[in-house]
Amino acid sequence: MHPFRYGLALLASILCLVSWANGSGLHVRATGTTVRFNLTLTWEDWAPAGVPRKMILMNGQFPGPALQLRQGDDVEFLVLNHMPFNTTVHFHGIEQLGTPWSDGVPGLSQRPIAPGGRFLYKWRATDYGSYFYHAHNRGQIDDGLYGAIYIHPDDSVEKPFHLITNNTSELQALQTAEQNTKPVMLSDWRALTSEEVWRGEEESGLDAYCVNAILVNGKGAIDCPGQQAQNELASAAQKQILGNQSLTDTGCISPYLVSTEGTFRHNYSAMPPSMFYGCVPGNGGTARFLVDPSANYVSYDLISAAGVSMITFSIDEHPLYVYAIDGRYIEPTLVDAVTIANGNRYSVFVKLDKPAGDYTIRAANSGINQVLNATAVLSYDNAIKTQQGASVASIDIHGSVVSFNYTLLNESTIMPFPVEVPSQEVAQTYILRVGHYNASYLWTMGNSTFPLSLEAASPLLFYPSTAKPDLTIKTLNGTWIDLIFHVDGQIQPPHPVHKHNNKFYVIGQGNGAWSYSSVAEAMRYIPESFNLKTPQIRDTFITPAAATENTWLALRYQVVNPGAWLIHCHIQVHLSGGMALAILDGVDEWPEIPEEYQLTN
Ligand SMILES: *[C@@H]1O[C@H](CO)[C@@H](O)[C@H](O)[C@H]1NC(C)=O
Ligand SMILES: *[C@@H]1O[C@H](CO)[C@@H](O)[C@H](O)[C@H]1NC(C)=O
Ligand SMILES: *[C@@H]1O[C@H](CO)[C@@H](O)[C@H](O)[C@H]1NC(C)=O
Ligand SMILES: *[C@@H]1O[C@H](CO)[C@@H](O)[C@H](O)[C@H]1NC(C)=O
Ligand SMILES: *[C@@H]1O[C@H](CO)[C@@H](O)[C@H](O)[C@H]1NC(C)=O
Ligand SMILES: *[C@@H]1O[C@H](CO)[C@@H](O)[C@H](O)[C@H]1NC(C)=O
Ligand SMILES: *[C@@H]1O[C@H](CO)[C@@H](O)[C@H](O)[C@H]1NC(C)=O
Ligand SMILES: *[C@@H]1O[C@H](CO)[C@@H](O)[C@H](O)[C@H]1NC(C)=O
Ligand SMILES: *[C@@H]1O[C@H](CO)[C@@H](O)[C@H](O)[C@H]1NC(C)=O
Ligand SMILES: *[C@@H]1O[C@H](CO)[C@@H](O)[C@H](O)[C@H]1NC(C)=O
Ligand SMILES: *[C@@H]1O[C@H](CO)[C@@H](O)[C@H](O)[C@H]1NC(C)=O
Ligand SMILES: *[C@@H]1O[C@H](CO)[C@@H](O)[C@H](O)[C@H]1NC(C)=O
Ligand SMILES: [Cu+2]
Repeated sequence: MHPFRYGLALLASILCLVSWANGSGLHVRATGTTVRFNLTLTWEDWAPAGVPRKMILMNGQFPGPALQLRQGDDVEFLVLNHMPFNTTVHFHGIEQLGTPWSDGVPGLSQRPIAPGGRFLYKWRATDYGSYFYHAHNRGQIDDGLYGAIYIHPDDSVEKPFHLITNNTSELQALQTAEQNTKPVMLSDWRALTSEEVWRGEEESGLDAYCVNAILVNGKGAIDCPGQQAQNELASAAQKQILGNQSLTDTGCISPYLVSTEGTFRHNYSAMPPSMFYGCVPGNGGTARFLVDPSANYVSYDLISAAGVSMITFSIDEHPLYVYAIDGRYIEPTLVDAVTIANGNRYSVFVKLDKPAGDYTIRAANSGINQVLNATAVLSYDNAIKTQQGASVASIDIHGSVVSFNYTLLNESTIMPFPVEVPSQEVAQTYILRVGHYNASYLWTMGNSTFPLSLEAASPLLFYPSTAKPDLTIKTLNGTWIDLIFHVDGQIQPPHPVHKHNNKFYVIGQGNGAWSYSSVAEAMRYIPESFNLKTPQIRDTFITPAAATENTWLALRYQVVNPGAWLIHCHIQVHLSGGMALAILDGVDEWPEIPEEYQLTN
């Protein structure tokens, strides 16, 4: 049996999740295959880092079961909400071509799914590669609702693997590794539920920029070495911000610093335990990745479902060939570590040519917000281990390479495969301010803050005329749009901007104030800040971090799929705090809603 079909059949038999419309199609590929998938959501005690709290389980599991598809498949994804609160599920990076009602955003594409309710999401897997599904209602991604999606490329898609090797047996090994690619779900975890975090933010006025653990495939541990030991781990950059203050016992930058929380109203006595202070140790076990060295290579899809942490990933003594990002091939690049912003996916090959043994996998937070890391294990499936001693790390606890002998993926050197060029002409340019909005925990992406309460409002896809002008962009179908994110010069992390619907081109970025009316004008003064010839093609991309100076990011996209789409920061507390905008794409070609998706209330 074809290995992919075997994988699906196995998945189906283990999880009883997948049924085939075309039951005889196990090895014959028929276009229009429908893959059905049920996701039952429950709210249960779970302790992924050893400390129990209520979390969202999917079919009794955390993270959720992986969904495997082939490009061109039709998906019917039924969500059964057995939790005591509203929810929705979004398919991150999936373009929803012709199915804007299946994007899973309350207040934009649907009403929330009520307790006891269900919703059938139907969409086509038009693109190939690595994606994931996750909650899009309030802060529920931080309660654990996420799972991997992998879409096997159609045979017609050209692969860049000949840029790694021309040796036939090596090429075969790479193809096989890709066919058997496995998700590595990187995420973070708090002792507080997302609603407790939101209440804590409202009451204290503080931005909850720390967590309690990093998880690898849903497993992690919490070390509590004490405040003094934590403080000794602070990086040079952290020490500079801290001045005479200390890291907290959770490894968090002090919330008492004006540079991190601003000059807004704060009530420090309303900070809930563990939001910044109050480390509780725990151990939820270690994720182990068993590999067969006779396969020569293994492939992993590194997926960041983290709420705040910016995770740098490495495997001791095993360089990574990064070959796709956000579900698009790139010219493969050999590095020792990659930094993965919230919502991004990096697909990597790992050559299995080291002495048989166990090698530490490291997932370190590289943001200045917190010292925090997790480890997992890559284990050679050999009877006899020939490795001597502990494996050698290429990154430290801050995600920095430990010496010049090691390299971290440099985003500016990435070359898409194949290269695609955007239009040189655009119909509209939006300049969007990115920063705090009247409180440390409230944010803007434009002129106003996108209130969480709008999730319960009439969805804009059905009621486009109710869109609030200062929270909405409107475009005409077929046109090209520039979005310039202008980050206020005060300490701000990189904001991973995620656009729903189709991918965008990353055409420019820089430090300093954006004082131009368009990209064309800016290119007359700072042409070196732009790349219109080989831009990256992404669905999530970070704004440059800001310290004392403003920074900016320029994205360009073509409107091809009319509907109501969200664009937002993928740091969940920033999204809950309003760093979002609605985009009504193609208002001149507004979709007609099928009968089954008409609102009934
Ligand atoms: C999914 O759930 C529905 C509704 O409960 C049920 O009718 C259907 O058989 C389930 N499908 C699978 C594949 O489990
Ligand atoms: C759940 O969603 C409904 C809209 O479908 C909304 O009226 C209600 O306020 C929501 N409940 C909560 C607790 O947000
Ligand atoms: C493999 O061959 C192709 C075509 O000749 C060439 O472009 C490519 O650079 C070669 N790859 C390697 C790794 O040498
Ligand atoms: C191709 O690679 C295989 C496995 O790595 C190796 O055994 C073989 O010698 C290589 N062939 C050539 C022609 O280099
Ligand atoms: C820390 O430094 C600030 C000025 O940089 C000063 O106002 C404050 O008193 C100092 N705090 C302590 C505990 O030394
Ligand atoms: C600050 O928070 C505490 C604890 O929740 C509360 O008792 C107090 O009233 C709050 N103070 C102000 C000024 O809101
Ligand atoms: C963090 O990294 C250190 C140093 O490698 C390691 O000792 C520790 O176990 C890691 N912490 C976790 C929670 O994995
Ligand atoms: C870099 O690698 C070389 C060769 O393996 C080794 O001799 C040297 O000690 C390494 N340098 C550092 C700083 O690790
Ligand atoms: C990343 O690559 C760019 C372009 O080659 C280069 O200018 C820059 O210095 C590199 N950055 C780092 C940190 O090496
Ligand atoms: C937010 O602050 C701005 C000034 O920064 C002010 O103009 C505006 O009225 C404030 N909005 C709210 C809702 O408080
Ligand atoms: C923000 O306000 C400016 C000035 O009124 C306006 O030109 C722009 O379109 C607004 N942007 C958004 C996203 O509403
Ligand atoms: C929207 O524009 C795209 C690109 O020009 C086109 O492919 C698509 O058919 C248009 N959609 C509608 C509904 O007109
Ligand atoms: Cu953000």
